[in-house]
Amino acid sequence: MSLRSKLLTLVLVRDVTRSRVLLGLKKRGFGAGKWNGFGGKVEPGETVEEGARRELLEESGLCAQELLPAGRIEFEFEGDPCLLDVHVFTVEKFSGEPQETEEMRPAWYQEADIPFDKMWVDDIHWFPFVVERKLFRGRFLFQGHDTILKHSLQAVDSLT
Ligand code: 6OG
Repeated sequence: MSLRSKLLTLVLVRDVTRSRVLLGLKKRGFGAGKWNGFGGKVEPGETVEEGARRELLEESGLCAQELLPAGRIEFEFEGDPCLLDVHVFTVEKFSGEPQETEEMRPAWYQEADIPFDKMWVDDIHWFPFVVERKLFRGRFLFQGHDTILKHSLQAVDSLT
């Protein structure tokens, strides 16, 4: 089966001095009911960074001062020919206050108290790389939305 791939972004906003991460409860669409970072599809004509910045602003009201590349994860869903190619960024400097939007309800979580049981099941695997600021690449094969059949994950020197 040949796979098409779809470019997506995912941004984790970190408050490093207080060891907190901003997550959003997704209110609709893909992953509704789960806490996640902010992000979505990269639109035609925009770079991945531009897409990440736009989605963060649209979904949380925050304006990123600097996007730091954090990782890249490919998600394959059994029986689905579309691979999700998710570029993960962190933001430590931003302006604005988190706001609830039509898509997301934001809340700060302590890094030691992330609600993994209410998140995508892959997150618990790669989140430590984000906290330790280690670039990573991963690939997950899902069955449905709650079961990981296979995965690989490693620290890398570069994402390209
Ligand atoms: P929209 O379709 O709403 O963007 N995303 C995932 N995030 C995590 N943590 N795990 C997954 O495991 C994910 N699959 C997709 C990418 C969807 C948003 O959800 C992320 C986007 O930020 C399967 O435009």
